[in-house]
Amino acid sequence: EGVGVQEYTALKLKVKEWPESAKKILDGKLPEGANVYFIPATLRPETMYGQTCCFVGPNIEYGVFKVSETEFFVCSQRAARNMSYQPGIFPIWGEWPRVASFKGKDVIGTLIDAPLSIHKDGVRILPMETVKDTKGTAVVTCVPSDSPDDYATVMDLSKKAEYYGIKKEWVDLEILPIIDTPTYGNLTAKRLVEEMKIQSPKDTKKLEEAKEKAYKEGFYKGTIIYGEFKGKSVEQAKNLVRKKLMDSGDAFNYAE
Ligand code: A2H
Repeated sequence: EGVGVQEYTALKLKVKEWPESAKKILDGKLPEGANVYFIPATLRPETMYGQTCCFVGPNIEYGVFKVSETEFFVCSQRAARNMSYQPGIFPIWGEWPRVASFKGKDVIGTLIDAPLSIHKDGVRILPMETVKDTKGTAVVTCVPSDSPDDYATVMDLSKKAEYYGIKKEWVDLEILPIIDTPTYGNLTAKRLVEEMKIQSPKDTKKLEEAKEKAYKEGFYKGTIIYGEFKGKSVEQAKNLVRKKLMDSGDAFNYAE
């Protein structure tokens, strides 16, 4: 981080149903039949089989940006601007037309399709306090099997569903084992969060350490145990799954 370019896979999570709070804000701002997508930026495309929800920062401001007559993207203003200077995303270089905006908290509970996820009925938009507006798209897809941040957040949301104003069943989706590692087994994030006694998503120092450990072990020693690339190393599968998602039109390249 800091130097060089970070290459993300930007995923297109299509909205299936908005909550009432979002419908009010969007009323009259989108054409009939418009497809709207939340756009999480991820460094781990090979884990997308295990998506259980998608996070937004409750107090972050998001825009709905028009990319064609029928397609609209939800992300931070900062990310939309960056995208407009990258090829093949917006039609006019340097323009990122915003048709609506809202805070993350306005769209909690939105039902979306998560490409490749085993949860075929869709997953929900949920709040994550630690999402940064200054990185990626400010939308983060949740893979609790392999991301300690995601696992810690999901545990917290599940424990305090009422406090967060969400339904417990939106959080408690099956956590799929995707990657097997010699040191942490096949649910690396869960194992690390438990072993390191990480109590909450605000344990940022420990989470930083857990992330580092999970990443090194997964990337260099992990084997894929789910899906069509089963048996391949994480290093190989990363590019294969990324290509598959781009070829099917479910993802595109985003750099910053
Ligand atoms: B990763 P880097 Cl399975 N705020 O995707 C907070 N976190 C963000 C973010 C933001 N604005 N934008 C992206 N991220 C997360 C999957 C994943 C990720 C797994 C394991 C580790 C992991 C599923 N969540 O990241 O600082 C996204 O979560 C560990 C670092 O740009 C993205 O990839 O290096 C990663 O952080 C990008 O972090």
